Amino acid sequence: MPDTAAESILRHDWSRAEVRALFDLPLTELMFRAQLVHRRYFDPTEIQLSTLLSIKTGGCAEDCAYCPQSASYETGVDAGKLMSREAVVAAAKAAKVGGAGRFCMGAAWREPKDRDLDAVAGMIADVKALGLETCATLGMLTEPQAQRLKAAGLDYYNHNLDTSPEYYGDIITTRTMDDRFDTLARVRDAGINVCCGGIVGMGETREDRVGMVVALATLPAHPESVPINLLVKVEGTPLTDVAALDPIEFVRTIAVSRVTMPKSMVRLSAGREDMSDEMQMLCFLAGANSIFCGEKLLTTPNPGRDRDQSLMDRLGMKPMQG
Ligand code: SAM
Ligand code: DTB
Ligand code: SF4
Repeated sequence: MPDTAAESILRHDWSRAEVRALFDLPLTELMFRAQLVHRRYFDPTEIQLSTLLSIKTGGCAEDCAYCPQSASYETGVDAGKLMSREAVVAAAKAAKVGGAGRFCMGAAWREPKDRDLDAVAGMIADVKALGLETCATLGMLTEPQAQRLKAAGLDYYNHNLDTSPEYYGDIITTRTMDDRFDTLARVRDAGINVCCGGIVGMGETREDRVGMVVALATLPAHPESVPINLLVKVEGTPLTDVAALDPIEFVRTIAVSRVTMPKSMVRLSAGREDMSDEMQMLCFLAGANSIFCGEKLLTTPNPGRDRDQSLMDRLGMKPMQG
């Protein structure tokens, strides 16, 4: 297909009606559309592997209803201090040996203090020097903080919209969706790649999932990385008893994300521990092409390397290089 036609699918003006119509397609049609788009920009046999490390765990001032690290809930996650630079570098080396191409550092902060940001900047420089792509998720950023992270060598910043603008207030009351858009704009302006997605299975409606994808796909530029998390239900959080999402609906959310954001890495993020190999394969067929590997996400379990290696072997898929 000529380039001009290919570029015409990189749209930023998706309407709710269009995205709703995608969700409503027979699954066989939706999957076919997603695969056509996926193959235009990616090798469908490759999966990008990222590793996560919680560099500062628990005790967070925000009240995100899904989060085991919020100080508002009794979840058994103890508040820790910021890890040392040496310990972070050791974890990054191990991740590299394990085959990860990207290393993501997460901190349970509403926003980083400047002193903490200096320490994280040092970690970023060291991790980058190992030849890994760097990613961080530290909460809201000011403009100078975003620039400081860029100067330290940060490749990606993760900051999620989490859900639809309409459902947002049911999930988080301590910061607004507009606060999130502001941080995303600062990250983008600083020249850092944006990693931005959300969580499904939080008791939201189909219309909320439509709204979340519309919000992501109509950002001024599509996020380079779009993590789609399935809620990991943690005891003690307000969402611990929420009804399970139909797995097919999760697959639809991945496929619609792929169709609307063709060049983005769509990441099958939290929730894989409870997914069958077959469901993960459906997600890859729907256009997901990135996962977190390693035994732990930030505080909750993730399939270990052995299970993932065996899944990749059975599917005949390989890690994405560089
Ligand atoms: N504190 C920073 C912030 O919220 O911006 C960064 C870390 S925070 C843990 C990163 C993301 O993890 C959240 O935006 C949310 O999408 C995801 N997350 C947290 N708890 C989760 C859970 N129980 N299930 C699925 N995703 C979760
Ligand atoms: C994202 O969207 N998912 C990752 C990453 N960004 C930082 C985090 C998932 C966290 C799941 C809950 C936990 O392990 O604490
Ligand atoms: Fe804090 Fe981030 Fe958890 Fe919200 S998602 S409570 S900001 S660590």
